[in-house]
Amino acid sequence: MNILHTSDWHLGQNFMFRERKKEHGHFLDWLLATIETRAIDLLIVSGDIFDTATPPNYALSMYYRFLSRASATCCRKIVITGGNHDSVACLNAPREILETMDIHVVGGITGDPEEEIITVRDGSGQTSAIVCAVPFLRDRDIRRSLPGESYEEKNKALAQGIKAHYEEIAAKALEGWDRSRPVPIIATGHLFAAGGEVKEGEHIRDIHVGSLDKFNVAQIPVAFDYVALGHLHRAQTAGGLDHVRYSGSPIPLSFSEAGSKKQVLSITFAQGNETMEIQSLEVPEFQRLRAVKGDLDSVLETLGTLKSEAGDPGADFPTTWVEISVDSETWQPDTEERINLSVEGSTLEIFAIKRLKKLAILCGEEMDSTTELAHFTPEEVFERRLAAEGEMAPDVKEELTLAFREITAMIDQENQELP
Ligand SMILES: [Mn+2]
Repeated sequence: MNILHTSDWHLGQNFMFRERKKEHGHFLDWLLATIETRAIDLLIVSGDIFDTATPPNYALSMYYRFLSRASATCCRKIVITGGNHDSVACLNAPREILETMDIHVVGGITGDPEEEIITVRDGSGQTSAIVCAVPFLRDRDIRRSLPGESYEEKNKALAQGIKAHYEEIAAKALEGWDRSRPVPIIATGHLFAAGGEVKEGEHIRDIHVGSLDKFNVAQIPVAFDYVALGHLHRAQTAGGLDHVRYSGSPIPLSFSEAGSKKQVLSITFAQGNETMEIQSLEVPEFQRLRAVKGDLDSVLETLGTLKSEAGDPGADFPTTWVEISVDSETWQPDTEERINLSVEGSTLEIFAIKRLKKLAILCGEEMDSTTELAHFTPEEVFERRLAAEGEMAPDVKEELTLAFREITAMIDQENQELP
């Protein structure tokens, strides 16, 4: 039983007014070839297929073209689940027609847990795996909101709702599971599990505030042999559990992911669920993204190196997209001009030149000059700001923190409700 796990494609992403169409096209071709060479039986895409609820037509046609080509390969079943960026209605619209091609879509939960249970069969019609296809769980899906509820109460109820949902689906899966012929049970999820590492491109606010701080992976039922997660764009295990994994996004979706290795995961089960082997398959880098940081001299030096490694003008991706952050103390009036001049005529494309402000300016606290605001969650910044106030009564501090959370939760709620 060979499984491929990927997530967070974000088809249709508009990246600083650039399309990622060509990169996504190359990735999907690579994925099709990988399905064939590794004799994949089951493909799982754990949410954020599209970047927005209303993807551009080219992204939709890219998606359908991929599915139609994939259904003609050795892959027996494709499972697609919705992420926080996806529209449930948009993913679900072609459900029935895709079902006839053994492509199972779960855009959102429906109240019927059966819809999240997918049986994968081998060539002789025998069950070879059970997938618990759990999509991104929206607050309103799993929790009845109560008037006057505090942030803490809301968060606790949400965590309990997620836990209860996974337990319900696991119990359903076990009903159809034959102890004498134990097949692997695989679950999916699109959430932020405790132990995960968050970076800029992952919409820190979506993850931390408003919905849920973190979901403790220890609460995921033990019935699952493997948990295919999406949401975080960096590949990692969740909470140190080897079988609970984020595949990460196949292309870097922001400069904070620039230059990091991208992958999909290959999971191989043998003798039912007896043995499992997980392998990371590196996705080739298509469009090069680089983030250059430091004082002005070192930035200019790095740009020189990048120029010498530049792509061949005839290649599919001849340019390198660069974001530059210059330490504010070395910033000169002609900094931008000098940078632009240094890359003139090269294949380096400068997307942004930022002046790095120290967090100390915001917090009145001495910090490392490499410390960047983007590396902190809003609440961490707030904590530092409070610390800068000096002595404070614990109850006052708590009240301020709760008020801060309520405000960010409100902002987050508004953001989530945008189309
Ligand atoms: Mn995502």
